Amino acid sequence: MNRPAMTVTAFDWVPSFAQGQVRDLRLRWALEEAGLPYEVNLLPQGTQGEPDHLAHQPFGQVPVLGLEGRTMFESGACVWRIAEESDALLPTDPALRDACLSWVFAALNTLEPPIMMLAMLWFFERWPERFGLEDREAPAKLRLPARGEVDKRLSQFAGALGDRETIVGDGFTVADLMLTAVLVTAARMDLLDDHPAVKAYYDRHTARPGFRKALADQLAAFEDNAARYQAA
Ligand SMILES: N[C@@H](CCC(=O)N[C@@H](CS)C(=O)NCC(=O)O)C(=O)O
Repeated sequence: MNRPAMTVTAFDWVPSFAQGQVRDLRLRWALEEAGLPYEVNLLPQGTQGEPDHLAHQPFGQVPVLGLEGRTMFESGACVWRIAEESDALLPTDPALRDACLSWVFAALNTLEPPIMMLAMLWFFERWPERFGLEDREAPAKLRLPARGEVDKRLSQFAGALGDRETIVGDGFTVADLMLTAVLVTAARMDLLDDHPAVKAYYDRHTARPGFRKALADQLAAFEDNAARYQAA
């Protein structure tokens, strides 16, 4: 019997600065790499705090993965679950699978936090009132030490990668997918420019057809729905 397609819940539109960075991209990319059929549920912007959505994502965020009559949240958990469904993203060797799990967590817990700290400073600087920020110079003062934290982790990642094209074993895995995915925001802020090996890694993996398709699909939905929000 054919299993029902998985579903990915994504926003129907976000402002331009966020386009291409919304985390449903990770699930779409994993599903493309895995060759699994899926459908996308577009959540109208502004409804993420409603009980219907909170029942599936308690923080009012996207993405949500639907599978086999239930849902999951947290992009890392969802991508890992997708990876388990296919040989395309997870090696069969237990040691390599364990290494993939470590690197997926490293992407989310070690690399992404300092990158997001810099992203948050960008928000604080642009919209101080929204965050109740009285010291308007604070984000600029914090940018240098925050950038240092990003540079430290990117250098360490480059050291671990060495001259290999993928971080675990000989082929592309879920570990490369998640590492590349968390680098999307870093690349948008030009943080990879001082890290040529990481930049090459990022460019190599974002050139994959699965990533290009996932990104194009996310952007197409935003374009389709833009008129509704821009007119508001
Ligand atoms: N840790 C969560 C973060 C999800 C997240 O930050 N989603 C953003 C879009 S990329 C969102 O829904 N933001 C709206 C909000 O936080 O209210 C995950 O990886 O799934």
